[in-house]
Amino acid sequence: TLRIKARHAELAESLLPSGPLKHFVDGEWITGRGDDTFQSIDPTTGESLVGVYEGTKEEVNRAVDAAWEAYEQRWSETTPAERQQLLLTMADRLEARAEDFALIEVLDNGKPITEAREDIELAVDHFRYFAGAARNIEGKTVPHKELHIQTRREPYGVVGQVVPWNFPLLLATWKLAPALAAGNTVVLKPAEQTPISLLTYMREIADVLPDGVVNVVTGFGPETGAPLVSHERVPKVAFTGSTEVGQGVMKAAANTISDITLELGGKSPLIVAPDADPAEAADIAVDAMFFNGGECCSAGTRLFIHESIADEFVDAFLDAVGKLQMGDPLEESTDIGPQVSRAEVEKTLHYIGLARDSDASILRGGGTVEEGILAEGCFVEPTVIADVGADSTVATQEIFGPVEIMLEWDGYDEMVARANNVDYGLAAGVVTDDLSFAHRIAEDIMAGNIWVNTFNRLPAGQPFGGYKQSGIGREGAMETLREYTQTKSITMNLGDGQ
Ligand code: TXE
Repeated sequence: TLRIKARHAELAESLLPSGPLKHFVDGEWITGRGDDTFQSIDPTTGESLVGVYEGTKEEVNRAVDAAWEAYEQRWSETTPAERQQLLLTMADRLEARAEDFALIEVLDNGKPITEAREDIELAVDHFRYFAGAARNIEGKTVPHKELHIQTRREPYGVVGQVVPWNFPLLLATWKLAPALAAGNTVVLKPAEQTPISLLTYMREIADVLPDGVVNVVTGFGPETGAPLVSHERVPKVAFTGSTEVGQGVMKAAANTISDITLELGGKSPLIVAPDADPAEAADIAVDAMFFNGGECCSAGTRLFIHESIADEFVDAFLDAVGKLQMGDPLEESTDIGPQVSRAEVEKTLHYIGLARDSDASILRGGGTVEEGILAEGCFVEPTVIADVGADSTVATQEIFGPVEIMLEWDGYDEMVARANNVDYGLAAGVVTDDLSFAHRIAEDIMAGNIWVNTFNRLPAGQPFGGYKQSGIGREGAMETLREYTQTKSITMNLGDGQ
């Protein structure tokens, strides 16, 4: 423990600014009126990394005012080419310090360094993608006999964004890049568990960003997030987080008829076809479930295995799960780091407890690490549960930890009905070499993303978002520009031509 603690403390000392970290509003670092701060914790060691100021309604109001002023004074006059150039510079600045940002994510979130590097690489690519997209915002003309009808896509003005802790900088990028490309200014609240990477990034780009164009207010959900999403001068809100809070965001938006993009929870199925190679399917299933320690909204948490290959597959799968290395996320060989917080550990253990009480079989894992060097961190063993009812709580609700539910199937229609029988519809996967089978699944599963012989792939340009209670709207793609613009129709009377 001491070795890991010393290594994390040393890295924090060299990478993080000394705290408490301030809000970034109107191009300045402000403490706001309140002196209250909270600690951002390293979930590997349980130690505090740095203090962060706790935002209130007052700082949110200041940020919204600054964002409107920036929009009206400067930003609404920018050309797509100027916004493209800024987004390219934002990408370059991130890329130039990519390894530092990956290390900050490891410290603050606990994700393995190999996965943190992928986050940053993807974030860089999203800035570049939306830099290009900024040049692709176009209206159309509508044919009519006497009228000349033309449409324009116009920004909302100020956008409010709230992001979670599972991919801190990447999810902030998913929101910032399209909002800026479309010509909006932004007020963004990062998650209280993981504010450090975004605040550090703001330092990195402060000199190229016009004041007030991006404002970051840190703090907790009810005190900082709620005043932002319910603000009467914020006509567009984008939120990623729990379905429960998403429902509150939607209700708040109703008061001001604000537009919303919501990316919420999931309980995604991965279907293993009878023709699948068990070892290959096991590798895909392990990645689908245990990537980012299961803290991934699209995680393949319900594994539907065809009866005919169940024995072989389960052996291969348990074998692959057994090989996952849990440990210090700074180690290159680590596959599973800690969960983000104690609260998330408790939530995961609660669900495992429900499965135990219902006589389910816990085939692997099932607990925290009680002894040794990981005991002080937020570690939960990779867990595999079988023999649970398809309608049971653990098989239908989002656990958001490293817990796989194994289900078998035989008849196609019944399997599809079970796979669709949850409130969520974020993603699904299928492992098969049978093209017709893959197509049938892709059509029949009600989800926003279907992966065939792969999982959790989120390259820029692939629209991402949910069916049913998994959300509204799509992120990461050209159509996301629609989320951040509104249509204006301009209709001219051409008269009779006299
Ligand atoms: O989420 P919250 P939590 C799910 C996952 C997880 C559970 C709880 O199942 O176990 O949610 O996580 C801000 N108004 N997901 O409690 O509370 C909050 O400060 C405005 C899935 O962390 O939804 C943070 O910035 N904002 C998900 C963000 O919302 C509010 C990722 C998310 O926090 C607010 C995260 C309020 N009233 C959790 N209350 C995914 N889809 O990937 C909180 N927030």
